[in-house]
Amino acid sequence: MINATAISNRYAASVLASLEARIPWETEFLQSVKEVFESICPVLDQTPQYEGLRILERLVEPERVVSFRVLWTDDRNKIQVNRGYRVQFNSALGPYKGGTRFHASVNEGSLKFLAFEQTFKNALTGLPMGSGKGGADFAPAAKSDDEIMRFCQSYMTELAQYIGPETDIPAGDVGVGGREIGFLFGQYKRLTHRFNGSLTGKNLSWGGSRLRPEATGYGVTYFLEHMLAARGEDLEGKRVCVSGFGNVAWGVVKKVTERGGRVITLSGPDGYVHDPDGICGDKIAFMLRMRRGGLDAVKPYADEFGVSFHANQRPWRVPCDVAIPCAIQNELDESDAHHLLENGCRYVVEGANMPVTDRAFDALRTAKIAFAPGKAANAGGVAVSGLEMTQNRTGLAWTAERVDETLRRIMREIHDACANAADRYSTAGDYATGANVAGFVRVAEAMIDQGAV
Ligand code: 2IT
Repeated sequence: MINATAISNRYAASVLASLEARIPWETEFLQSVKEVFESICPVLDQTPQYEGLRILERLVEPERVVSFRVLWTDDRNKIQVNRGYRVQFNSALGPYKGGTRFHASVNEGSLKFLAFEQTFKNALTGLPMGSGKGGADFAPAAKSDDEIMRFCQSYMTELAQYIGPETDIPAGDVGVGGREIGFLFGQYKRLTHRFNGSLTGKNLSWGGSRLRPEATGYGVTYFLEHMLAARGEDLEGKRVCVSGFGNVAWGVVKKVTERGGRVITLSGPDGYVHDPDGICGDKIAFMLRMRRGGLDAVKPYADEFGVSFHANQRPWRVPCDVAIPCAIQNELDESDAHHLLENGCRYVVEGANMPVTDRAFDALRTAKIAFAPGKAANAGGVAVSGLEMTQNRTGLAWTAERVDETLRRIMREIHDACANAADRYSTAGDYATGANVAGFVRVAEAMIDQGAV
């Protein structure tokens, strides 16, 4: 249950309370709203005109939610029915932009939470992107390529009318990678007769950007390096626990290893693997093979490299200097946070969106260790999607060097914007508050500029 009394500003507390009364079942959405509202109380105290303009009521209401039936036929010729959605949350800063998630947990509330987070994340990138998120309650594990293709085609048949390069630009997320974006794009093109930048995360040869697959994990690592530098440290020799083994985890492993750190865990729905020597070289390539195998399990890594596998457990009891949860929302709970703290972990960086529960977050904050929220640390993915949009608009393909240089600059600017906003509100070093404040002010001011729409 959300505790509105933790919110010191009366206006924010009342908007949250009415939201909680109206949609009590959207728990993840309420969690993310509460977390943002707590941070922005000092801004609201200083800017009372936001209340008259009803900025918070407008900010928590998606501009549009599309939901539709997705019908497809499986390999045994049986008709299957799933639910598909696109939440077009906020277009103050640009066309709706955000990923597509295919996962059993998808519903309107979880997509509202993800799209709400995306609003602040996209604002932090400094690029002209509004926010959105979509997906379906479809679990791709153990599906054949043909089934995935038929599902993507059916999903896009409904979605195509709502998206476009100046309207809404979906990308991938959990369960949606290069293969799915290919199928989605093919169907979009077939229906609209347009070859354009309506999706990002495309493959290189047909309009994708260099480094888009790596971007989220690389950006997470660049953000971490700035946090370390702010404390006079670097990655050299640091032990890093990572959860997940998908796209974000892969990019983190690659970049952390390159920068001298040692990633010692990965995890999946089946448990975690502990590789004390560090995941490097061929082992990183094996991560991709494991994902393509479609099993949704990390045990094959332990079998292949002779390291320990811990069934049905999370990796947070393994002693480390840095923890980077890269799997899914609310995967790291209060007891995990205490284990990390007891073992001397000093940095927690969210690679996934809101992987740390609210209670775990409170425990980490009380201990005053360095914490980076996903909406800042994992913004490199959507930032390079923004660069893909720029390349599509101009018809040019940038070099990897140019994309990487721009990504580094954006991550440095996000780090500094969060640090400066935290300083301004006397919460020095609190990146969570800084990210919410900096993102919120940019969106709120743009909404005011554009009038009551
Ligand atoms: O959560 C995210 O930022 C993403 N899934 C990437 C979104 C995008 O549009 O690249």
